[in-house]
Amino acid sequence: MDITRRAFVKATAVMLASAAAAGTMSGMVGCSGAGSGGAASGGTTKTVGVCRFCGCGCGVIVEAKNGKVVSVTGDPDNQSNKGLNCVKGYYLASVLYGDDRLTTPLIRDDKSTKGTDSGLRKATWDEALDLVAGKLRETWKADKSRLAFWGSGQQPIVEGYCTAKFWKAGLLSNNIDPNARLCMASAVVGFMNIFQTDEPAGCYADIDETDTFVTWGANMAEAHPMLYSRVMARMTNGKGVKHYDLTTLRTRTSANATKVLVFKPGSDLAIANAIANYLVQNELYDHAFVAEHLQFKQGTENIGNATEDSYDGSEVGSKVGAVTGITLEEYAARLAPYTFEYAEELSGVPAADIKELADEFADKGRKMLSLWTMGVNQHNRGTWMNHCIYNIHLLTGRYARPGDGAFSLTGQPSACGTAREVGTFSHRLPADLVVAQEAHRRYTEAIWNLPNGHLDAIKKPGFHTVKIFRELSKGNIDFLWTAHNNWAVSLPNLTRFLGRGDKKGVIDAFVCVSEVYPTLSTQYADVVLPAAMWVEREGQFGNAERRTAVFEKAAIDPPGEAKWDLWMLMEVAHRVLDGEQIGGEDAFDVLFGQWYDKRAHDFKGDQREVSRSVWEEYRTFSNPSLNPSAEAINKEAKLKMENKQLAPYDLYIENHGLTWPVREVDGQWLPTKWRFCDGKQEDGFDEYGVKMYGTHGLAGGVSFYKSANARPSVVFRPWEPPAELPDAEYPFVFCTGRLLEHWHTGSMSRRVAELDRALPEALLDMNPDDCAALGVSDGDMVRLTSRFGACDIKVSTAGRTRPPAGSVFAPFFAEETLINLVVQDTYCPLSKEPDYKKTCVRIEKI
Ligand SMILES: Nc1nc2c(c(=O)[nH]1)N[C@H]1C(S)=C(S)[C@@H](COP(=O)(O)OP(=O)(O)OC[C@H]3O[C@@H](n4cnc5c(=O)[nH]c(N)nc54)[C@H](O)[C@@H]3O)O[C@H]1N2
Ligand SMILES: Nc1nc2c(c(=O)[nH]1)N[C@H]1C(S)=C(S)[C@@H](COP(=O)(O)OP(=O)(O)OC[C@H]3O[C@@H](n4cnc5c(=O)[nH]c(N)nc54)[C@H](O)[C@@H]3O)O[C@H]1N2
Ligand code: SF4
Ligand SMILES: [Mo]
Repeated sequence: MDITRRAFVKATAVMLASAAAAGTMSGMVGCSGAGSGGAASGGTTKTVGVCRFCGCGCGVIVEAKNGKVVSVTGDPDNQSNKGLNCVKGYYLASVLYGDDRLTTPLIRDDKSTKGTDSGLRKATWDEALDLVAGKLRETWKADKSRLAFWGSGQQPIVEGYCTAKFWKAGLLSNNIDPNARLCMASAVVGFMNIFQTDEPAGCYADIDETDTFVTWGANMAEAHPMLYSRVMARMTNGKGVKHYDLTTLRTRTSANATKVLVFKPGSDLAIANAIANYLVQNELYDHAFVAEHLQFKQGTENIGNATEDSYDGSEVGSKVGAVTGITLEEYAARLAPYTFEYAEELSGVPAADIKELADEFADKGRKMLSLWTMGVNQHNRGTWMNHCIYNIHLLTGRYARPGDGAFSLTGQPSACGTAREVGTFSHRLPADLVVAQEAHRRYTEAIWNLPNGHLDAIKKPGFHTVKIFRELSKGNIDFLWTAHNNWAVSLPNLTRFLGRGDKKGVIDAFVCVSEVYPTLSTQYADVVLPAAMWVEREGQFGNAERRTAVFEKAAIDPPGEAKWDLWMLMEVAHRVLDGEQIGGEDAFDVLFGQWYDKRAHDFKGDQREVSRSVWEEYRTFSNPSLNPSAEAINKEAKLKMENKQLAPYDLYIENHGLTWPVREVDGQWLPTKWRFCDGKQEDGFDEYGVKMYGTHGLAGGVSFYKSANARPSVVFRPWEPPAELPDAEYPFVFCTGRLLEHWHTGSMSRRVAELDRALPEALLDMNPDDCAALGVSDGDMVRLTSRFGACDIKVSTAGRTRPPAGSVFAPFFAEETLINLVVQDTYCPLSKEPDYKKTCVRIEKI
């Protein structure tokens, strides 16, 4: 049948409308009643959920009674966690019920009250939405470069998808970026550079099969507790299983490690290169794998530091992405200086310990699993360090095989699913597509039913996160909307825009914050929009192992007038786009008319129906056969979009989550556990890839069919020093991060009495020798001062981490301590992710 894409979109809308007519769509946003998956028994309903905290993505079962969530337990049917949870998971219900949930829209009339507790008054939704939309439209008409949206890896998939669609196709603006820029950006650029696809090849089952764990800057015991308990189980049950913990300070993750390699901040590049050097010089790499699968490269070096804005446009800043091909021999020659002794000199780790780890990688009888998180990503050479880890794994043929792989851990519940997969970054479009590539824009236009060339207005990437906030501090942003984040606590170098001491902050922009609780960010807002939280609405997350899962709306309502974030977006979008046209039709209706009736101010169905329908459109990106025009572009431009297939929406609920690619084989939708690895799809292997593209000579091997010439790259990346080194004025390296009980800025977890009591304040962990030298002891208040700003904090030598002399650590959950006033906003030149791990500070007793 010859079906045009306009007809196709209309057909989808008709399907939805007829479902409504048949009476399957009843409630509107915020309607009461069970989530449709709920099974009632004795007045309680059970719904399937996913934890709203970390990237482990634990499945949970939510029980509600009398309009309240009464219990949350681990979901045994979710294959990511098989019933396990951590303490934050146990208290998920309480997270909804803090005393001060936001229940009405708030407006600030007097800008001079910004940054204080007062000044916000109650408003109606109409007044608040008119004000937000009016300011956005005014800015949009005057100068598109002066508006921005700052999103999140905690935004559910459907919400993120629609936000990206509004911003990119509706406003034709690329000034949209998520907090994932602060988190996964280096991992993403690493993936794209090496494999030309943004995805980990392995899955959590690797943990149950490996022989040696290597953590390269990941504190899994505090930050990925469920996965860490799987690591512990494997260590206990497996024979001779080892764990090497590479870290800049001892953490709870170090406690049970076989060996802890404490290295000087930023010297991880030297250690990784020394291991690669040893493998290459001693012919201990996998010769067949290298010959069949790999290519070698080197790139721009001596790239300096992205401390100020002028960096990106500078001579070196504009060349940081350049790479050229080299031979294996040339690669070996570049590595040659990295002897174990040289690595010891730079890192402080004994040469013998590095050799011991290198020998593990050389041992063909062992499976090796590397895991890393922010130690590697929040790094002035974060992208390079991602490359260095892949180098070791690729050289030894340890990638994409069960138990043998390099697994980049994701922090947030949907940093993968939303920020990365639907593309809420300033340079991206959904499903790994980027704005800069013409074929990618054409493909997106086909699916979004836009005229050819519509997206050419957004060829150039917009402002990345650090840039958005630096511009804000210079008065160059007039409108900012933020959701699912707490930027006034989480951004680095807060002093730049909040000001403190003799530094004046500047937040002249009109700021709209969608939130569930009052935060420091709402104190800087002109309008606060109260949101329905977690299972008060339906949503979807994509976790670290490519598992997409739906959390159903429980049988509860949001408090007061709090609304679904997607409803707010629709209401602002139609007000802003009122009178605008796309291809001769009403702009809002072209983008969202299939789901939302702007005249009725409501969705054309209940949350399940709307989510399913948005999902179906999004799913077209990776299943181009669903849309003839997209399929034609996919074929012609050889985009290989069908290699990331997603299943129909309801299967995610039935299966309690599925890992993509999810492929239809004989009418059954089968998930994939090991990407690029030959084996039966029924057993979780990527059979499709091998069927389509071959194994490139190796029987039972792997097929890197998404990589350029089907060959991932080994890229030589030298060690280069951190942005700042300790000196007489700032003698300590300040590392920041998180601890088990609290989530990020503490806005949710600190409202749970049990979690708050367990960890009531942010302490500065110090080495006892440093304390003695400075004459400070536990409980003393000190002032931390960096080149960027200062904060006051209490000292502890008995905290969760044990820094070596010269290093200190603090978590960032406490807004009264606000350590990010001190932290640098220097970022990795390739990924633009800031280095939160090594700001130089001085410490003075106060
Ligand atoms: N309890 C809890 N869990 C969480 C979160 C939370 O807020 N609370 N947040 C989630 C999110 S979004 C994230 S991103 C993750 C973060 O998870 P992690 O990255 O595991 O935790 P952090 O505390 O940020 O980082 C601490 C690690 O940084 C390493 N590090 C410091 N400097 C360097 C260096 O120069 N090189 C290397 N290689 N390593 C270094 C340290 O060795 C230490 O292991 O946690 C997730 N899980
Ligand atoms: N010093 C230091 N700073 C860091 C880091 C570090 O390691 N060190 N790590 C960085 C990293 S990796 C990350 S990921 C960021 C995280 O930083 P942020 O994302 O800015 O911090 P969160 O506290 O997670 O903010 C999420 C907010 O969303 C709100 N919320 C909850 N549910 C909903 C909802 O349904 N709708 C809406 N609209 N809002 C909701 C919560 O109340 C909460 O205030 O922090 C970064 N900052
Ligand atoms: S915080 Fe992470 S580990 Fe804990 S229950 Fe939630 S998803 Fe699981
Ligand atoms: Mo993160």
